Amino acid sequence: MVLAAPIRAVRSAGQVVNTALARSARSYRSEEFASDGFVVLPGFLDASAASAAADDIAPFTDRSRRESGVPGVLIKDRSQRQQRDLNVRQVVGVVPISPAVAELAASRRMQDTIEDLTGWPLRLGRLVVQIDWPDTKTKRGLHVDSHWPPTYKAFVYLTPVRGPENGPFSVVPGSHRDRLKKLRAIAGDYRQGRPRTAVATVYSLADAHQLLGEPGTAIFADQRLAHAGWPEHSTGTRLMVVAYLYRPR
Ligand SMILES: O=C(O)CCC(=O)C(=O)O
Repeated sequence: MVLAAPIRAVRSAGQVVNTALARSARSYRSEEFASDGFVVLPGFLDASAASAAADDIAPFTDRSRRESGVPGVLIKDRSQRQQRDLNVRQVVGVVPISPAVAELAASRRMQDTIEDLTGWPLRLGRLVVQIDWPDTKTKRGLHVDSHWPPTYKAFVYLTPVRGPENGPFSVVPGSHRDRLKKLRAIAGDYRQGRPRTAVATVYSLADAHQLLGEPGTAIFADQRLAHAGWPEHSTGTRLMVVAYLYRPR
C-alpha cells in the first residue's frame, strides 16, 4: 500500500511528540500510582477464588495441547510467532472456562480499582490467563507496552510468586513518567531497527523491583513503565490473569 509508510511515519512522529509532552501521569488521583506507576494489592482476589481459577486453567498447562476445544477460547503460544518468551502461553477469552475469572470480570472490580487510581474511566479489553513455564534464557527484556497513548494492565497472580525463581512481574518504579529517557530509547530503537517499545538500552534490571505476592495478589500498572517478567524463572509454572485496560477514545 503506497500510503502505509507515510502513515506509519506520521503516527511515529505523533507518538514521539506525545511522549515528549506527556505530563498526565503526574495527575493521577492516587499519589502512589502517580509516583510509582503501579500498586500491589495483596488479597485482591480471595485465596479460594484464585485457587479455583488456577484449577480451571490447569488443563491448559498441558504443553502438547494446541486447541482449547471451547468455542471462543484460544491458546496462543509465543513460540509460534517469535523467538523470545518461548515458554509463555496465553489462554485468551477465559470467561467460558473459568467461573472464578468470569465472576471477577463481572464484578467490575478491576475497572473500579484502576478508575480509583487514575481518576479516569477505563474500559476492560482483553482478558487472558498467562501461563509461564520456567525460562532462564528467552525472556523478553525491559520494554513498555506503549509510549503513547498510555495503556494499563491488571495482573492477578493465581500461583505463589515468592522470589526471582518464580519469575515475578518486575518494573522500574517511576519510569512511566520519564520522557527524556524514553525519547532516547525511541531514537536508539529507530536507528537500530528494534521495536520502538524496547527500553533495555536506557533501563537496567538492576533498577527493577520484583513484584511478589501470594495467589490472589493483584498488580495494577501504567504500562509505560519499563517492565519485564523476571528472566531467572527457574521453578514452578506461574499462572496469572492479565486484564487489558484502556481509556475510551
Ligand atoms: O510476564 C511478565 O511478568 C511480563 C508481562 C508483560 O511484559 C506484559 O504483560 O506486558
